[in-house]
Amino acid sequence: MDRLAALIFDVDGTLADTERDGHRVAFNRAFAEAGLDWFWSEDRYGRLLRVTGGKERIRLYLSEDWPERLAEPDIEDRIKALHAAKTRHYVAMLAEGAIPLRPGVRRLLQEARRAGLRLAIATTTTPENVTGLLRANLGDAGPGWFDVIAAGDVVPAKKPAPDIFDYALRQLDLPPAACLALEDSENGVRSARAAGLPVVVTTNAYTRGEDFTGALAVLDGFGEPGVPARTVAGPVPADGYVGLSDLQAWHRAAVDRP
Ligand code: XBP
Ligand code: MG
Repeated sequence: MDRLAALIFDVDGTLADTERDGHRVAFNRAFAEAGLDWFWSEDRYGRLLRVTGGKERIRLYLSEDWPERLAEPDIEDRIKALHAAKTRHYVAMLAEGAIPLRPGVRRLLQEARRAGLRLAIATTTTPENVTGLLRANLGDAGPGWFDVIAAGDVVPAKKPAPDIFDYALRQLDLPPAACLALEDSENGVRSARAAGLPVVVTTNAYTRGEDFTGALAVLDGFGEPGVPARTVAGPVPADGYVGLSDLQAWHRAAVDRP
């Protein structure tokens, strides 16, 4: 039996609700700054979220609304420049404190550290977005809480491919059965499961209703004392909110299963 040795967190939608009021706004600011009349509404952005990665999302949008532009010779450079501007806007929003962690995240990270578990990140987002979020919410030491920050283009294939979780596992030098992934989306669950990881899901407004087949548990959040987490599928947390002891018990049941 593998004891739980590390928690591997997704970022967008799991550590924080970053998409609607964070990434989406930053994309729209970058479009306006470039003189483009593109605008991603909340609904449209939700549909574009089916692909992970910001550059990949711009390409999807072009294929839907401006397919002829994808044939332009400098299009890849223009997408890269737009995306770099978007990252600049997003990091500035983080530094202003515009994006808090979801309820229970700080508590769980602290519990895991106290218990001697290792922490890692596996995300499709750009590395400076991760360090910016952690610094803004946990202080300058925040990024150092994580042994591994696996992010963005460090692997060629983004979620739902397993590559980013495989990369994080290699860096941790741990087998998948000694770890637990925390995710918010179907693409994230598919990615974690393809890497052989047990996974717990906390949904948000964009991912509610997605297919989380293969997850150990699906809840609407981690919750806090006095702020219960609602179980959508799988076990109910012992005290009404997700504690490290719940994650350890759910992990044990999953890896002990023949
Ligand atoms: C997150 C994403 C990211 C962000 C944008 O997916 O899809 O693409 O929306 O980040 P996950 P960048 O939560 O599964 O990691 O613009 O920096 O790519
Ligand atoms: Mg996510």
